[in-house]
Amino acid sequence: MPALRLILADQLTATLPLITTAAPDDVLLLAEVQEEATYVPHHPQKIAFLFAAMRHFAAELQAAGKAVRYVKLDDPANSGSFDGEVARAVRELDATRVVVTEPGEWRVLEVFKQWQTSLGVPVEILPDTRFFASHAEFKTHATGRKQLRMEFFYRELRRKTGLLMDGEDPEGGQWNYDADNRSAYDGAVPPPAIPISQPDATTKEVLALVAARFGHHFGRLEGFRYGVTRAEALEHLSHFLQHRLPYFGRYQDAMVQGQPYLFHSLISMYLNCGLLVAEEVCWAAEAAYRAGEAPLAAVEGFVRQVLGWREYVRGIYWLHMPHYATRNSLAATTPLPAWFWSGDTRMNCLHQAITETRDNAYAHHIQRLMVIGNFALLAGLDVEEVCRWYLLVYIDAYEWVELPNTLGMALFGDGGVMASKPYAASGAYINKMSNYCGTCAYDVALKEGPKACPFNRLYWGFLMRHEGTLRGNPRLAYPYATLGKFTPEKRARLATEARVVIEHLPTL
Ligand code: FAD
Ligand code: DLZ
Ligand code: SF4
Repeated sequence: MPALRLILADQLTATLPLITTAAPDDVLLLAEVQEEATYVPHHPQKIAFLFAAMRHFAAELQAAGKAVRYVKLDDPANSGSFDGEVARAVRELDATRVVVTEPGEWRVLEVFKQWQTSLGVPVEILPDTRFFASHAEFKTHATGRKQLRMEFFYRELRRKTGLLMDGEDPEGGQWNYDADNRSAYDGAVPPPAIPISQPDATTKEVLALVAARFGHHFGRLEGFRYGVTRAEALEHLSHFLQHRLPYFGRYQDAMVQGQPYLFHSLISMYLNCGLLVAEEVCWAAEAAYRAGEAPLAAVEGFVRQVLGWREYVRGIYWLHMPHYATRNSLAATTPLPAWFWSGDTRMNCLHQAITETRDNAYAHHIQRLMVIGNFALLAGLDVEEVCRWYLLVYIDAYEWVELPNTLGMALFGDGGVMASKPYAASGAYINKMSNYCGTCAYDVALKEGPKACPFNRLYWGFLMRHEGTLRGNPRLAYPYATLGKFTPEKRARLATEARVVIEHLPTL
């Protein structure tokens, strides 16, 4: 009697125990379901990417001799949900057991937990072995610490894995080479063209299906260029290692008009759906350093993102869910202006970041954090609405990684669990790190008045609104000391500036 083994769209990894321990008569189920495509209306490129990757992965499993049950979205018998498809498969296959890998999202785990009762067969939940740290390891790290910080967890993982280690010490004598990284773009190295994966017949069929069924969701489907197989994902990784990794650290925080990718790796979508695994990616970057193909600062900067930040946000998510999703420590409730869905704003930085998001289902970290996220923070945009926006617009978005980054890092909605201070910045930061301001309708040099950069107009108002909560934060000592020197008249004027901007968000 077969066991039914469910593979989710973000579990496309042949080395997962769910696949490697399957008995010959077990059936592997992959299902394209309406409910997952629409619980938030995902960007059409994300849906196309996942459906195409699922179809290719299923074909590879079949070619390797596995019994696969694949349910396409437009299969007339498709019930449209994980619940429905698993129940139907158990019935039709007479399965005596269901096996799943723990999912990436709390809401899906809740669904899985109910199956034991609703399906009438045992349900086994296997661990997701694609991460460096298990939930238990993160919990142990967190136990007894008043304040969690990515840097300490990262060092633990460096020691555990031996990545960029020289015996007991960090390679080169330092754990962190941030000081050598993070320059503005100086044009010294032209950003290499990003490889384009040509859609094959399977992907073209998916693109047509997605255009017909989800073409009305936010985002452009035309120009879809991402890889959808492991072989393609490996090609994209290799292109990054060869052409962009050497400059990754230096230009990690830079933003350039018309250059959405710069020297970023563009691998989050492959890592998060399982076509690449974090361990192989980190060791490949290390190998590039050992071979003298990339400098230590760049490689350490990259490894810190994957080994450090990615593992850390996952740890935070599972440690604090489900109440984490409801947090809103700065009581931010202003509705999202309509231009979040069109990019139609005269603020050039936001126009660039949002239209690139619409066109590519991608924006790099600093656009997400310091342009869109920073604006949402300063304007007090509704935390739940902003988190929903981030979850549906990016090709790499799953709640385990999106929520701590948005609610925690960008919006400070968790009151400091993720980040030691809010990433609030005026237009000066964006001007320093980008060339957006030169062609903006607003003037980044002005602090007040209708022509002034809205980030500047919002900045002091934000600090004043949250003075009670934030003034004691040692990392904000400098701006609060400056604020302390303002006359009452200046404070009143700046508070009005911010209020006026918030009242006129739709017209910015
Ligand atoms: P690179 O800049 O080349 O970085 C290399 C890799 O490091 C990434 O592929 C990613 O796997 C990892 N990484 C880097 N920073 C982070 C981080 N803060 N958290 C987790 N992993 C990280 N990343 C997602 O994968 N999914 C999301 O839904 C997501 N939402 C975000 C929302 C906000 C508000 C912010 C500020 C960041 C978010 N990130 C998210 C993190 C980061 O922006 C993306 O991982 C990165 O932009 C992906 O592009 P890349 O592959 O070119 O990354
Ligand atoms: C995001 C997504 C989408 C759009 N569609 C499917 C799907 O049809 N079938 C599937 O198995 N998974 C899908 N997913 C991914 C799930 O939502 C994902 O497994 C959860 O977000 C848990 O991380
Ligand atoms: Fe953005 Fe302000 Fe610069 Fe315009 S002036 S691009 S709004 S930071």
